[in-house]
Amino acid sequence: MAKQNAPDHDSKQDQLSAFHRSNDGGGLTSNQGIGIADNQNTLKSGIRGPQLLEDFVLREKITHFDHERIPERVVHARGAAAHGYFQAYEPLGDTLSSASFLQDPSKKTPVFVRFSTVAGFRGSADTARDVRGFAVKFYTEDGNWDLVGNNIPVFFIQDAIKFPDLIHSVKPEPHNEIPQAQSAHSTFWDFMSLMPESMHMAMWIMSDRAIPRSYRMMEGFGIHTFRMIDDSGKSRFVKFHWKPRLGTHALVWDEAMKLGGQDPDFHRRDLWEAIDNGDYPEWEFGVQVVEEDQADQFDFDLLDATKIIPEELVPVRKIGKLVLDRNPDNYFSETEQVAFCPANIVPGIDFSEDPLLQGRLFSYLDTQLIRLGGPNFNEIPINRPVCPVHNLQRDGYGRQAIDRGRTAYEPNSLAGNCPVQGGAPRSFQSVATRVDGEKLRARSPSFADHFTQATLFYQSQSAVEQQHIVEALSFELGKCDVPHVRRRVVALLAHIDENLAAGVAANLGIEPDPDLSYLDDYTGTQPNERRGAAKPGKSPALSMVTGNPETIATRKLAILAMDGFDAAGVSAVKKAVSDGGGQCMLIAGSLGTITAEDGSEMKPDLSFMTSRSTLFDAVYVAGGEASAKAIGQDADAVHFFKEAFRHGKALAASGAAVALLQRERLPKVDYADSEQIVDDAGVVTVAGESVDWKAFTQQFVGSIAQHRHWERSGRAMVDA
Ligand code: HDD
Repeated sequence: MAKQNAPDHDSKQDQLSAFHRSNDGGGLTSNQGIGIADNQNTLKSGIRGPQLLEDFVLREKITHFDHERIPERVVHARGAAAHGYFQAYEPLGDTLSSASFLQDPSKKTPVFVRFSTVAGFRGSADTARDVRGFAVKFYTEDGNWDLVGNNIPVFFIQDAIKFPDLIHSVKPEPHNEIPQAQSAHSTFWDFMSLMPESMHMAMWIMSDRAIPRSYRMMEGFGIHTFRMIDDSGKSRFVKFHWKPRLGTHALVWDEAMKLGGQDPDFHRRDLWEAIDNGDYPEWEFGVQVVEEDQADQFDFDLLDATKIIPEELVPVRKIGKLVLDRNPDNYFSETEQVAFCPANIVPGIDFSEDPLLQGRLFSYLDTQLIRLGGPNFNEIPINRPVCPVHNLQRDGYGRQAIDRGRTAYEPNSLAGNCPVQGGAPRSFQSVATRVDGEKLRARSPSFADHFTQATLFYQSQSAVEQQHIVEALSFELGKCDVPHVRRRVVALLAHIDENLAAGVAANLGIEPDPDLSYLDDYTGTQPNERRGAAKPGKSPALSMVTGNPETIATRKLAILAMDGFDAAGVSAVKKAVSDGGGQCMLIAGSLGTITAEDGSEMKPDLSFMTSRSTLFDAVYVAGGEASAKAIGQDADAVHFFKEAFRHGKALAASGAAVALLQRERLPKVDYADSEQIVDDAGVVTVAGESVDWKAFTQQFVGSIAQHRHWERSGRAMVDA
């Protein structure tokens, strides 16, 4: 196959740099390049007189400002993005796909990745309960491929025609534009109660997947079944997966809600800082491959986007990795103006007939026309392919290219018939698939089983994950003020799992009733057929608490200390955590220097006024009599470690601080009263004079690597 000069990791950056502009050392000018002498005062008639229409400096500046905003994305408005590269592990042309970026393990294909929430407006909080978008633009030598996925492998609906209804139901209610960035309201649950096909997705968004700890710690999925075509032209079905190197981790709901106010940019900041620190986020790219002639072997339809292929049925084969190693230079120019489109596809990959995907192929280009103001958005630097573009599309708002020559049509005899069809180094060919049938509006009966995989998901969760789903549903339906909607959702839950329905019903103060006959009055999509002998069983890959690497890399530790702290303990903990790739922040009563028992000094990074435990993964309360006493007298400091305890985070204390933890009426935990290190449910303590700091910090680092210690939540409160 013909190859042109292959792009490398830097090719996109080189292209973008032609558009970089810096004001360093420059004098102020207008957009016309006219030097501006005074940027403080308008041109007036007399020192106190009216302004003059002649003032082109004022008019240009104000006019440009007036037009700074563009429409935000109708969904996924809130996002954060980064540059990076994709690298294949091995050539795949013979066995799977002829896509150019999958052939050479030494090649780094540039990518731009945007993460997002779905429902909230552009200024909404990052930690809302929501699906996260995971959109990847590959700038390949054969053009741009956009894999526009989510962090959840299924979707709410099976057919794109329902998308506007779904989004209208979840967005703020139209009469009062309340609530912002939340699904916990009546219109959303009304829609869900009438859309049984959403029940599998309902399990995922009510799970902790919908409140990720970090964009860097979530999986990504292409969701739909796609096709990959190998060098010989053979086509296979595939599902795409992104597996994060740091494991899949979540916040707890209480934390997510608080972070919405304490740091609405929590995920955006986390991504930015990690890349800034050189902790480049990484994912492995995986595929589940199904031979086309075996597509009928499953109890579900591969074209149904509300279904997964359980990894136990078809394992995920890792074929490459994605690394994000550069923050954007300008949020608007890059993150806001990037335009993804599932229809951007390259040779070696093709679509399936999934009716949700087919609708998406239309919607994205269409939405950019209004959002980015016309048909030339592909010329915005972030959207340009790194390979040459030649065609006869012309004119339109904001045209950048200066097309030369007199022919803008094809065929032509005046310009050598250029650009010649099929003349690009590689041209896309749709897979020749047989499609014939009657013209009809209908849903395939093979899409009708809405509960088996919802049950599979719920039953594959650990006890605490199930508990979180019950609590999330109770919260959401508790905010829905229509009794019949609550009852109907509980009726649907009863078809997923009886205990689930009973738990939610108890919290809502109602009796579960599995009767779904109310559906007859609506869309007529009576569900309920479990296909074949489908037994939900369990899929361990669906739980987030299993299979994560034991690492504290990039995790954040808060060290609470005041004057009189024990410097040996603080130094030991700091060293152990940074040796493990984590970060420590010293937090004290103010930002002034604090002095240790031994007279050494440290400068706090934050104070109790400027930080909360929610911003950290773990907390260490330093030893030292005076320090522990001062912490115990500061309500914010006490709240800090108690809240971390409640959120199941690793917690450590040494020396006098152990008694402080004990004093607070937390659920029962065993504490150290000597040099012997005690680790009970992730609370690591040590007292006494001659502490083995190495052993203590090792234990604590192990506790942080567990992410959360749910066993605490089941324990009774200590008596007063
Ligand atoms: Fe969509 C944006 C993901 C179904 C219509 N979608 C958008 C983004 C992501 C997804 C990640 C943000 C891209 C970015 O960062 O700019 N959408 C999905 C997934 C879906 C899905 C994984 C189901 C599997 N979407 C879907 C349907 C439709 C749309 C069925 C319409 C028929 N989506 C859009 C859109 C958006 C969009 C209106 C808004 C902004 C944009 O496209 O560029 O066209």
